[in-house]
Order: sequence, then structure tokens, then C-alpha cells
Amino acid sequence: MDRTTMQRMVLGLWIAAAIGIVAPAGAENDVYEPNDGPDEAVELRPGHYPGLAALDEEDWFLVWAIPGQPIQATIDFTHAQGDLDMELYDDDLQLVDDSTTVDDDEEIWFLPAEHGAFYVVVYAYAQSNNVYDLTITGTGATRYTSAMTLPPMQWQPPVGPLFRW
Ligand SMILES: [Ca+2]
Ligand SMILES: [Ca+2]
Ligand SMILES: [Ca+2]
Repeated sequence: MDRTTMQRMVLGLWIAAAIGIVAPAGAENDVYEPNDGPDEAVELRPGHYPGLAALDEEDWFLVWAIPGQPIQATIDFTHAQGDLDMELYDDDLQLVDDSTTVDDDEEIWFLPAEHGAFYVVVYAYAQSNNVYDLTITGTGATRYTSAMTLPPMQWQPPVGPLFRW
């Protein structure tokens, strides 16, 4: 092709990218589909899950919580390719945290008071399409450990005087 055609193509691609109509490379949906609601939420342990995609849809993930152990999840992506946001819901589908910035990442955090399931939701804002990496930290619970009721600690009074003068 001649130089002018090449220049037109580059300009066209640049404009398309600038207005966000070029899907990011590899933007096929991810292995956890379908997970578009709480009933389809995919259970995840803490870890790093790269190469996921939100293509004008919601991705629901389930994590099990232990009281006093924070739930934290982050997504990393390129905002210019498409705006993704995050929400965290408890077992009753009450919103407990959200993250709706215009940066290249979002982060949710919550300190649960009770055992139970929580839902991490990644969604494409305003029909955007983008790929993202998800990282879940801070909760080591499984369904079993979350449901376990630990016996109360037995406190024994010390024998004898505590202090000697
Ligand atoms: Ca998806
Ligand atoms: Ca989905
Ligand atoms: Ca965002």
C-alpha cells in the first residue's frame, strides 16, 4: 500500500481507539462464564486471576468470609479501553462497598462481622468492553471454615496471687 493509505489506516485506528470502539486485544469472554448474577457466581479462593473480561456484562464471584478477616479485591485494567467498576455484596445482596473511579484499577474492601458468602462483582460501565486482572486477598476462608463455629475459649483464673510484693 502507498504511504497515504497507510497514514489513513493509522489515523483511522487511532480515532477508533480514541473513541473506544476497538475492543482490546484478546477480548473474548473468560472461562468463568456464565456468571452474570448471584446464582451463577463462581467461587474463588484468594489469588491472582489474570486475563478476565467484562464485555458489556457483569461478572459475579463468591468468596467465603471469616469474621474479623478483611475481604479485599482489586482489578487492574486500562481505563482508556473501557471503564470497569466493582461492587461487593453480602449474603443478603446488600451493597457493602463499591469502587467506581476513572482510573486503571478498582478496589473493594470490607471487614465482615459474621461468617458467610460475599459477592465480588465486576461490571462494564456504560456498555464498555475490557479485559482485566482480578486479585483477591485477605480472606482465606472456604465454605467449610466459614461455616465452622469455633468453641469459646476457656479462661482459667490464674492460681495464686498475680503479684508478689
Ligand atoms: Ca466475563
Ligand atoms: Ca459474566
Ligand atoms: Ca472504573
